[in-house]
Amino acid sequence: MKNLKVVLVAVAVLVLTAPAWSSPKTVTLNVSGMTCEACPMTVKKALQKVPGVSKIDVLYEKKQVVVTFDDSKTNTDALVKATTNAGYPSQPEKTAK
Ligand SMILES: [Cu+2]
Repeated sequence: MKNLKVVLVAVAVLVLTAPAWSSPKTVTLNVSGMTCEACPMTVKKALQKVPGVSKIDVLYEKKQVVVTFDDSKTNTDALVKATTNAGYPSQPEKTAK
């Protein structure tokens, strides 16, 4: 039973300290300039070069890119800049909180 208590304390510590860690964040970027099927490739390549980006899902039909990134290494502004520099200006989707 003593072990269980140790585990519970460990879990509690993890939960309490979690916000201080780098946690993966997801942002949806609206990329209105994706007008043909080759565009998402360019956008994807540009985002892949951004350090901290771990996952990129292109929703071509919606003209959106969903990017998962490490928020201790990069941020939404850097992602917007990356697509903009590649010729595809983007805007982060306003998320309801
Ligand atoms: Cu295109």
